[in-house]
Amino acid sequence: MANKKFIEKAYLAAKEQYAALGVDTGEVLERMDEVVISLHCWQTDDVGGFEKPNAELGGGGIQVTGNYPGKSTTIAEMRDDLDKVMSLLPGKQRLNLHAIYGEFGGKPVDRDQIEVKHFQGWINWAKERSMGLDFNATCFSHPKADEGFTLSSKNEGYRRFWVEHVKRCRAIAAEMGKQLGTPSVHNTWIPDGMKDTPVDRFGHRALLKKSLDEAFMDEYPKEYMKDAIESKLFGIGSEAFVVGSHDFYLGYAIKNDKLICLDNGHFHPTEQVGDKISAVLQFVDELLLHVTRGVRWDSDHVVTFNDEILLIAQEVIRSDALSRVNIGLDFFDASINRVGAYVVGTRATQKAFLFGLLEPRGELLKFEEEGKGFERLALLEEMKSKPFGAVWDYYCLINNVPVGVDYIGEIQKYEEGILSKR
Ligand code: RNT
Ligand code: ZN
Repeated sequence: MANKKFIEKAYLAAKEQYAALGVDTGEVLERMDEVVISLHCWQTDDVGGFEKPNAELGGGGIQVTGNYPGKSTTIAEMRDDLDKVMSLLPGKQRLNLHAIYGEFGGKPVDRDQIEVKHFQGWINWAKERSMGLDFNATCFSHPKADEGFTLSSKNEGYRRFWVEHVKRCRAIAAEMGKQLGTPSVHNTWIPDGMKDTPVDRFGHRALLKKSLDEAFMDEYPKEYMKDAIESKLFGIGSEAFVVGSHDFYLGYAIKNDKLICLDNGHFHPTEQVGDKISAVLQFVDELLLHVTRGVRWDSDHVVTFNDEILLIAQEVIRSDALSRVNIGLDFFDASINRVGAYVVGTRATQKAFLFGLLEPRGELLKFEEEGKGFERLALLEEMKSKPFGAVWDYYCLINNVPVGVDYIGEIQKYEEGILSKR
């Protein structure tokens, strides 16, 4: 068990070191309250959902590998897992639901039939925990998505079905925001695309535009809900063509005052999502992040504290844009303890933001503006070995959550007592 006195002592030493560089760690810890992470419910059950028992992720070029025991198979189990995860995280969280996670009472409710009543249980659950909810239309894992197209389908019946689904999801999101007093971000991602070279890119993109215009027709106050749209570069089975590309959605978002969602698994590996933040924020009010870790492709590995995530967090802080950036997670790993994976990935994201907040911005900016490139580089390098870990540990301590490696034991206990018995 971590020793409280030792953590406090280490923090005081760290505080002095940061203060010498003009960084007030006390202020930084307070600002961490603004770093609210939206937990993606789908890490608990491999994006299966509760439309039918033992549902599996199907289609859409997203894949989950692994069959580690303990996946949540009911809403009650999922809620237990989420409570466990949150008990091991400092700071505040929101919950991000997909439409397939409604309470359908064991009856088949198709996607064009879902209503607020299927999510009222979640709204109540969130209210009890003073949390906000975010929401997503589920335009995959469905027979009407099997041909590879949803909102951009040339099958008019299918296209209308998916438009109706998104419309309903937005209405549900608005009700979530209204009841909970915090706007719900509704994100639309579709799997539409082709494995091999298409000849009618234009036609499908025109259909997608038309469908979005229809689906977004109902307006809701921004205090209730906000729309985000998420692009992708390619998927398994949509290697040659993705209808909803970055160019498409960025254009749509700017023209129609929507949020753009940047999933860092959805770009060419040499592109930096961190670099995009200050670019798109010149033209859209807000953005949504899907923080993930792609390994060779959009593999949705558990987020770790790596350079990519760091740059994203640093750029949000450097742009002074915490209030304009909605932070969501998007990873799913079925090959290790899922609750543990959840905590590792969320903590890594929080650490990246803490690291970003601890940057001696004034000093760095001065060097940069004076053309002192060596000095800027040297200070950035030095920051990497400052006692950041001591500040992180202290942040966990004052939030009454396990410090350092202590959460590993907590998850092992949960696995022994709960997960392994499922
Ligand atoms: C897929 C997108 C999308 C999904 C979730 C489940 O490539 O990243 O955000 O992962 O909606
Ligand atoms: Zn995503």
